[in-house]
Amino acid sequence: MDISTHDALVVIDVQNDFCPGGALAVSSGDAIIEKINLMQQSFSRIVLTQDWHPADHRSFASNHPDAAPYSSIKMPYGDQILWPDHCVQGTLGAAFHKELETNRADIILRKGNNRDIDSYSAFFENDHHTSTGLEGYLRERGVSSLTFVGLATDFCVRYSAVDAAKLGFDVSVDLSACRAIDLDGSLDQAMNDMRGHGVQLQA
Ligand code: VGL
Ligand code: ZN
Repeated sequence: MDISTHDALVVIDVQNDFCPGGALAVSSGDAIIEKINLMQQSFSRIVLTQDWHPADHRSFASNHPDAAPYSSIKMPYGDQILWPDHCVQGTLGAAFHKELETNRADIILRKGNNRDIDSYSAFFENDHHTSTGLEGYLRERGVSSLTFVGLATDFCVRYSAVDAAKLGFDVSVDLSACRAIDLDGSLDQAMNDMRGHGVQLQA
């Protein structure tokens, strides 16, 4: 297979807390790892992302009195789902799953470090304005086409893929190497949102 330097594989949040046994486990989240490791062999550029929150992060239900996990609140930047504590910086839950190949990555991007704002997308925080710097990194490296895989389809994969499409990258998501949380129809919404923004969905 041709390995083009214009293409990058972006592997979203394959971390222990999103895999079975983790704090915000995605059903069969670990079942995609073998495929992702194989796919890495077909890309010359690889980005890994890591959800990376301080313990007092405002997206954690535990940091809001009387709030239940998976409830929703209004934040200055919009609605925010409150999650169980997950991917706390430096913990085992925040580490990559041990079976994920990480040695071939060009860059490991951490997001969600700011306690006051969540960051589902690898490009912008949830205010849709504060940049993570990934766009500039990819453009300066001449990358124009992105394939997304990882966790979770309906949150971090969705927002990353949609932002990439809005930024003008040629974007596809390989659904066979993604798994979803699927909270109150979030997977259907994600599929429609991605399709509506011209993201190619591969089965
Ligand atoms: C994610 C919820 C909260 C994800 C991260 O990686 O999809 N979902 N933080
Ligand atoms: Zn998170």
